[in-house]
Amino acid sequence: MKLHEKYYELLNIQEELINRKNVKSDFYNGIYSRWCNPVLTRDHIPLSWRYDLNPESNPFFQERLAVNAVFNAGAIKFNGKYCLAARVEGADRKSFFAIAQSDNGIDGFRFGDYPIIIQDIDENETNVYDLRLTQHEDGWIYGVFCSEKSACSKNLSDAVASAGIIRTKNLKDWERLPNLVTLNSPQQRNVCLFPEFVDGKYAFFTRPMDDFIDTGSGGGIGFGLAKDINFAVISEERITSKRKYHTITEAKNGAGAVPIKTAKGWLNIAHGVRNTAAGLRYVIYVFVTDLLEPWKVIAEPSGYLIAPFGSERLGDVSNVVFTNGAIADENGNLFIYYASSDTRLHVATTTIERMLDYAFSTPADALRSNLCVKQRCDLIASNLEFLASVN
Ligand code: M1P
Repeated sequence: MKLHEKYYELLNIQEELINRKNVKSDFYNGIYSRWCNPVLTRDHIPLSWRYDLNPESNPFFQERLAVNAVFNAGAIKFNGKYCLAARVEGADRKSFFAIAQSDNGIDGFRFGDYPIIIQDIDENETNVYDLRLTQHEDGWIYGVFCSEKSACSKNLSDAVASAGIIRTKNLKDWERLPNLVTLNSPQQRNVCLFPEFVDGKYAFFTRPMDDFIDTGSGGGIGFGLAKDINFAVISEERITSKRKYHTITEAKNGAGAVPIKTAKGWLNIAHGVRNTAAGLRYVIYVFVTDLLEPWKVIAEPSGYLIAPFGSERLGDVSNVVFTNGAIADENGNLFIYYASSDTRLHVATTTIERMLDYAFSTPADALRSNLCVKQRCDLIASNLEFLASVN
C-alpha cells in the first residue's frame, strides 16, 4: 500500500524547516544575541505523532492528534548534543515532554521517535509542564516539572500545582519519584533542582504560593533543602529573589533555568511577572546568589534581560517570555532557551563572562522614579566627562 502523497509533501517542508540555518538577528544590546528563527515550533513535531499514516484508516490524510504549541524547554548537554526537553501542548490542551537534539544548539533540532513516558502515580494528575533538567553530582539527570490537578471546587479553573520529579541516566528511560512536599506552601510551580548538594542535601529553588494563579502571600523565589530525593520534603523555604512593588516581579516571579555555577556565584535566569491593563506581562531577569549560601542574592540588575520583542509578543498567551533551560558550554558560551507567548521556542546566545558583567555592573533597581532618573543622570554625566576627555 502507498503512503498518501501529502505525506511526502509535508515531510519535505518539515525537512527544510529543520535544516534551515539560523542567523543572528540585528538586535543589539551587548549582552546577548537574538536569532532570527525559533529553534522549535509545532511544525517540528514528527508527522507520525500527528497523522495516522495508513490510507485505509485515514483516507483524507487528516491530522488526528494535532499539536498546538512547542515551548518552555529544559536543556542539557548530553553526549555532545544540545538536548531540549520541550513542553509539547496538544490541541487538547494537555502538555507532555519530548526531547529534541541539535549538534550546535542554534538550529537543526530534531525530535526522537517518542515523547517522554512518565510513570502514572496519581490518576488525578491532569497536566504536566515546564520540565527543568539538572545533571546532578549524584550521577542522575533529574527532571522537575509542574504536576497539576483539579482542586475539585465549584470553580472548574481552580487547580493544585505541585512539583513532580523524574530521573534518568540516558534521557530515554525515566524513573518517577514521589512529588516534592513543601510543608509550608500548599502549591508549587517553577521548582528547580540545583546541580550540587548544599550542606549535603538536595537544594531547590521553589515558588511558595497560596493559590494556583496568584502567589498570594508568596514573597518570591524560595530556597529549600531536602535530605532524601526519594521522598523529598522541604520544611523551610527562605525567600531569595523577592517580589517588589512597581518592578518587573510585582505580581510574581519564578526560577527559570537550573542555576549555573560560575566563579562569582550561582547565575540564575528567572522570570518576573507584572500586571497590566492588557493582562500579565512575563519577562526574563537575572540574579546571582552566593556560592556557599545560594539563598543570598549578591547581584540583581534592574529591569529585564529579555522581554517579548517584535513577533515574540503575539501568541496563545501574548506578551510572555519564559525560560526553564540554558546550556553553559565548557568554553563559557551560554545558550538561553526561551519561549515566546507560550507558542514557540527561541535561543539567545551569550557568554558567562558577558552575563556576569551584566549582573554585577548594571545598577540595581532604585525602586523610585526619583532615584532611577538620578542613576541615569549619573551615567550621562560620567559619559559627557569621558567624551570630553577623549575628544
Ligand atoms: O503563561 C505564562 C506562564 O505561566 C506559568 O508561569 P507562572 O507559574 O510563573 O505563572 C506557567 O504555566 C508557564 O508554563 C507559562 O509559560
